[in-house]
Amino acid sequence: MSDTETMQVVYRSDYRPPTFWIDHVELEFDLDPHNAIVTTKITVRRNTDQPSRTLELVGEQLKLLSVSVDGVALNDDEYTASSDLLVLNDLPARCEVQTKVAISPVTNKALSGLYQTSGNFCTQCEAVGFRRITYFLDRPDVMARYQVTIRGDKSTCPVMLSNGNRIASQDLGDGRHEVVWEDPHVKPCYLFALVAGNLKCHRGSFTTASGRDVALEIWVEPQNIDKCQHALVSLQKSMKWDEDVFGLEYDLDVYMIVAVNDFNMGAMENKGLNVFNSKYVLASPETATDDDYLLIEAVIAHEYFHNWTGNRVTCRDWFQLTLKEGLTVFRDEQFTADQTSAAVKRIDDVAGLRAGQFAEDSGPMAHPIRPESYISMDNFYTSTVYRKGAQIIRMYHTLLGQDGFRRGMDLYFRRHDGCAVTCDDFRQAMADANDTNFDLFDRWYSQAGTPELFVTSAWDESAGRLTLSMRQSYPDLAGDLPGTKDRKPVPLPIRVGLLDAESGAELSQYNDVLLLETESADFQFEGLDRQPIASVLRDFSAPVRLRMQRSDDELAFLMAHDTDAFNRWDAGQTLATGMLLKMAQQAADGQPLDEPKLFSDAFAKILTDDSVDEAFKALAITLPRESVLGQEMDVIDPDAIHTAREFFRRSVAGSHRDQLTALHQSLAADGPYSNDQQSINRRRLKNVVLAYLVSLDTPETDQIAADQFSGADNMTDQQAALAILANSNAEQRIAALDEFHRRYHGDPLVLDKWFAVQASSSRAGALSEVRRLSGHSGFTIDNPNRVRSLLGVFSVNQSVFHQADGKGYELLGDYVLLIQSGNPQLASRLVSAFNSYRRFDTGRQELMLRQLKRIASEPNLCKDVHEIVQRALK
Ligand code: 0A1
Ligand code: ZN
Repeated sequence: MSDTETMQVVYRSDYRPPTFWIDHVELEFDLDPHNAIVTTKITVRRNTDQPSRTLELVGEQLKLLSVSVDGVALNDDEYTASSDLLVLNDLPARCEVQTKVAISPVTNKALSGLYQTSGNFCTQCEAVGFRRITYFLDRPDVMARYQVTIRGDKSTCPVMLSNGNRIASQDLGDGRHEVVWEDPHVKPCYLFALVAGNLKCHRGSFTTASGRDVALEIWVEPQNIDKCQHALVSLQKSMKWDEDVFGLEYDLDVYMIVAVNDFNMGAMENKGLNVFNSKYVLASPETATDDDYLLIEAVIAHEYFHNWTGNRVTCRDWFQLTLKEGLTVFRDEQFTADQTSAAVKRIDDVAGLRAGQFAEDSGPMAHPIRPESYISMDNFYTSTVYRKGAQIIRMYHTLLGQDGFRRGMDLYFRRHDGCAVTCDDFRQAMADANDTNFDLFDRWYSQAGTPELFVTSAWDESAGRLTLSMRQSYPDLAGDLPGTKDRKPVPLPIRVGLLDAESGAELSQYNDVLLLETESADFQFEGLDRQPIASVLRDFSAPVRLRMQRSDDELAFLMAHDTDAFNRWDAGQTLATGMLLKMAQQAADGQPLDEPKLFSDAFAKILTDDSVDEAFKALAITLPRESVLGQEMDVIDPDAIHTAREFFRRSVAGSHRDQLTALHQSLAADGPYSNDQQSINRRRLKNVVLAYLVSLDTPETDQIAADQFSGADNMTDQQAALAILANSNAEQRIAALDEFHRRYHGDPLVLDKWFAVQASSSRAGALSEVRRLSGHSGFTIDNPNRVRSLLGVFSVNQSVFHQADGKGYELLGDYVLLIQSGNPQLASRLVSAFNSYRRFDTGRQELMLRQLKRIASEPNLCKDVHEIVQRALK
């Protein structure tokens, strides 16, 4: 930590409007890798509600060169300045403040502010990176118009971009040139962007519903120019979807996306100039998998949707982050559901929510979707704020329907366009537009933890009545965590259906969304001929853990018949989970393991069911992740879980070996690569089936994977085969890894895959492989994607990371310490892997604590890591 950087805690309750507003910003950049000069002119206006003559502009690691007010240079005694703060006293009610600072992009390894990536200049300002560029009121409620002048070398920076429209350019005659950009929309500084360097453009266009032509530009390094078409089409689809579904049009003449290799997150929605991690732009069938294609489309959509939910209406303060993120994730989820299959999309999302957000919500980083305090805001770009936030938005949608939700959105924009607002403002717009009251929803914004929903059913034969008794509560969380005191019941929309217990037919008149707003309530279904089977929490209509006593037979019945695809899948997962946990106990006790007969039978039925597509089949036969199984144990036993899950998979594969072999063969007989939805679904199923086959550990099944690896004409099949081989004892394993490396080591995104498949392997010796790979010439801590593909993937590989001797913890601890001084954000994501330590046995707890304490005692620890570690140790 720098001398002046303090570990100050920021509280939501401390919000005060600024003492000055900034109406206009004029920025001038004289680009230089070591010594970029930034001249800033801001027109400020005193906020009469907060009468003060003092303007405090924040900075971070800035070198101040000069400061003037209304054109008059200030003497040293007329202001106080440090690298992090510039204080101007006795300012008039309106004036122009000019500052000049020097910064060093090339040494900026934090990837926040102005930095260099692959020799190009690039900025990242959310949440608080703008202060690393110039002294400013770096807070989202200060919205201004911007004009930006960029001067740079013509040879190294032929392209110079910023937000809005290019209004002028000129040759400066000395090998340098200048471009001027103007953004007509007001924006907070976190949406500012500048990109300059040697980039090529893939162009397209879009005509809006009202007939305006928008130029679409995707800027990439020259060697990637052939990998942009999918991103372009994704953008066009997103623009059309937002018009069709929400009536929202784009509002500038140009929409630019720039792909960069070094980026801490997925992408950034800067006004008119998105900056993307190249992973979410570049695609060709030879280098990107079907999942990559899908993610690119989703991230492009997400950033595009921010133009309204985030940019036109932004957050008053950073505690409101879910206002834009929860809403925009919900919008991108709906978009993907409309492009692909709603059921499969919902299942994928919920599986991700359970694996990531549920775990976060039960550990030391548990926080409400609208946090109460932070030390580093960057630590709160969490799955709670994003993914759980999206589930809260989904509940309004479930209760109001699409039309009611749209009315709420329309009112939200009517009221708040061009403003910085709060989550309460959103909730109020939803309620007012629909003449309803959402006051109780406030609890979802202020309480942390995942509610549990207990459901019991009672059948009254003589009355023909089924009663579902529901009760909600929060599990206790260790420690004194924010948002966990005096928690009250939250409103839960619970979608329920009934199935005839004999035919499995849907009793459609009983389909309903029940609303549980109190701690408990009974819901009755009358007029039934015989006892039905209830399907509860369909489509995962509320983000809770469903606790419902159901027999294995009932679960198998739902897995076979439920008309709600989500619950059909979930019944299978619940069935498998119960059996796996029992097996894990047997493994821990050194007993022989039961054969998973019931699941195995259901498995075979799903595979031959013509009523569902291949993507659904793939999901239905995929076993719950080890980490998700761990969440269901009092004390997580990673070895027992791993043994049980491997045994389960092998046993199911063994029972259906011929069927699986034939299925793989028929799926593999598809013609050359095509990216239509059916082909994508078939590849998905093929590769899950392949993993089952290779689990049998026979030369014949290994050969199927090796053949797929060498014969693949696309990255999906090739990477899947490689990952499966990397996780096996196949004799072809090393040759396949070597071949893949030989072929792709020059392509960073594909090389990431090579690291990732090895980091996700759980074969014996996997941990020393990861340690060895961290010394590989292709590994570098300067590229976040590379770090995530090796160390990030390894840290969620439960049985390997939690190896009982603590060597996995040591490896992660080493790298957290190595990375934290250069890139705090990246290090704090990594260190979060220790957050679950209380959930393990005392031996592992002890070893994880050792690493946490070792990191905590680092004398120059960055505040991002400090905050995570201190919360864990509390
Ligand atoms: N707003 C972006 C995510 C983002 C957040 C922070 C960043 O740097 C610290 C970068 C990107 C989004 O939701 O896509
Ligand atoms: Zn976002």
